[in-house]
Amino acid sequence: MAQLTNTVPTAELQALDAAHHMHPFTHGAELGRKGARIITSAEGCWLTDSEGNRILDGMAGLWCVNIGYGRQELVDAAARQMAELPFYNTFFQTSHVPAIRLAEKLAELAPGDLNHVFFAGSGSEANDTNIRMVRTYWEMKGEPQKKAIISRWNAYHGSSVGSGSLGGMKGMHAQGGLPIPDVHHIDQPNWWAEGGEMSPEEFGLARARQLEEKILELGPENVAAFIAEPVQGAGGVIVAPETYWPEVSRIVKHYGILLIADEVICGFGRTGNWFGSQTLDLAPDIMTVAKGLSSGYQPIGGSIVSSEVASVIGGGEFNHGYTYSGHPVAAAVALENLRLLDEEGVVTRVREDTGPYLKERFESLGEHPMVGEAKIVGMMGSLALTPDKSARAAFKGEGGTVGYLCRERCFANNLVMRHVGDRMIISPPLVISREEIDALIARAWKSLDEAMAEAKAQGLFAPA
Ligand code: PXG
Repeated sequence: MAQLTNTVPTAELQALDAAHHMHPFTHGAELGRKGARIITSAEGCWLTDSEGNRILDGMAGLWCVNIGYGRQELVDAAARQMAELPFYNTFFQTSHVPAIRLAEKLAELAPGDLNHVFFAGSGSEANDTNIRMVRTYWEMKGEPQKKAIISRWNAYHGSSVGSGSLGGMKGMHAQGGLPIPDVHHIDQPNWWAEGGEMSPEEFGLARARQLEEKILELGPENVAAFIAEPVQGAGGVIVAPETYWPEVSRIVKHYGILLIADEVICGFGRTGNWFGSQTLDLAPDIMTVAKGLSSGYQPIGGSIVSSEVASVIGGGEFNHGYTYSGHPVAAAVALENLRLLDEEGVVTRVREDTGPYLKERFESLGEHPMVGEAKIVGMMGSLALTPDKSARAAFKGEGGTVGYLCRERCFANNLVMRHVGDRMIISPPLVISREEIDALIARAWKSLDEAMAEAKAQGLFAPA
């Protein structure tokens, strides 16, 4: 295969990038001063940048390259589909083979009677679909007042007006007039940061019961749905205490409220099963999917919907859809990706072999003097950084400063590991090997050491 080799000097690319390219979730002027790191190619779990550095990708791109980089099968699937039918829509009583086959496959993989798929181009779009779908469902059932959707602070459900409203990121709500009406937020089950004197078990129950309190405050007759990530991803890989989900499940069932599990990160093997709902024993009415569906090789997302919801929605016309709903090239690539994940036993390996190995190694980072807790489910994990473990203390200075220092050290050590505030997070490609896991842990430990030294030098290594 012909290699696409970058011949432009890094500084020139960085100047052009700063001049013309507006980046998501980035301080533009700051990036302009520093210059973006430019990734030019990738293979397996390894990125190559424009300076020729090889970087271990502990984030699978953006939580999405589950199958790893460089899979020729996906290239071929895209090329075949582009040659045969590069585009056709799925509106107005037409369909095409890739969308049909992908919907069939998703119905087979999804738990329970989640047998119907509404396609979108991304997770944000799919969650926008969900807002309209659950409200339309209740309208069609003769309960048009059931409009309220309950979500959680520090949840991430996307960046469009609708999905950003569902999310509980206050910094996002502060820009552009969010949230839209009738979206309500309850607190997250983040015991480390918010559990106070409660045991994790007591705290999990207390946070779940906020859902019941909110339903009663709004009136159960007005509540359409509760949306949540099985494990919060962008919020910092927050794993709820064990008491949380059983209580939430009881509450949504008791009040007859639809449960939307946002599986955009948790789906497609990330937690050791096809879906996080299986790992956490949830019975959602709708699952949001994207990212790992195509391992990020093509933009595609969707809502996987129960037979009950689909039959009500299908009883009328749902005035909703995207030009690229079920895009044939994206669908063909997703289908091939699911075939590889399935036939190569990637999900089973995460559950039974490399996942447990990563868990053991990742939890050993909990012994580092700056790490308070190391939490991991399947292949999504986080470290809470702290200057005092027993007090679960935050650092002196502005929250996130030490996390940022640590992320910078990871970058310098050729490891991509994100920080969310003062939590460090990983979400590697699911094909990561034991040797690569060892490399990830060694680089993370070294980066933690260096960040701790720097935090001490800057006088930040003390409780707030
Ligand atoms: N739901 C969840 C749970 C997500 O994590 C979305 C929806 C939206 O998907 P799209 O495809 O519209 O981006 C996401 C996306 C981060 C980060 O910084 C996380 C996401 C996206 C960008 C950055 O961790 N998650």
